[in-house]
Amino acid sequence: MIQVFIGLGSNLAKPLQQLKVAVDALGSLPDSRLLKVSSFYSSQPMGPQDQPDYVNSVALIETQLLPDVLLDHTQAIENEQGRQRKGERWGPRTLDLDILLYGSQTINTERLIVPHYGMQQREFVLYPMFEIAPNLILPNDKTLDDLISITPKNGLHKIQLSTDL
Ligand code: PH2
Ligand code: MG
Ligand code: MG
Repeated sequence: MIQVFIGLGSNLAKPLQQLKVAVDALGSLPDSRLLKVSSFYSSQPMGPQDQPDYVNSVALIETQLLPDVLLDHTQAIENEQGRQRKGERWGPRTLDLDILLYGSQTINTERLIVPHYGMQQREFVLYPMFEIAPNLILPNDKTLDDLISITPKNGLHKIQLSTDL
């Protein structure tokens, strides 16, 4: 089993519900088990500013799926939840699932770059990840603790969830 961190993000079509449905879908992946899910966070859009705020979270699964197969599954979940793929870079989306870390492996293929290229600078990845894995050390030997200490929250805050979501 390999431990894999997956970043979740949405800023269209009821983002909270999008994330909740996506977490359930991650819990149903074959040959995998959902271990942890962070709180859901509200975050300001990175990229074009004329788009709604995002809801972000990070999940930890353990899986026997190879990276490419896992990516097939996460893309299928994005598609199921209405993801349109022709939009502008960093534009709004119903659901984004990013493979952030796949064990301690470095992956560099046409389809997949792991660790995710932006994760070390993004508050909406680092803080949720820290919540579920405070002692994590990245493949480049940096600690989450160190990265967070130089990354402002930029308005990131936990969403208080009602029970009837
Ligand atoms: N994802 C993007 C572009 N901008 N901004 C926030 N706050 N959160 C995201 O997940 C995000 C974004 C494209 O993947
Ligand atoms: Mg993304
Ligand atoms: Mg993505």
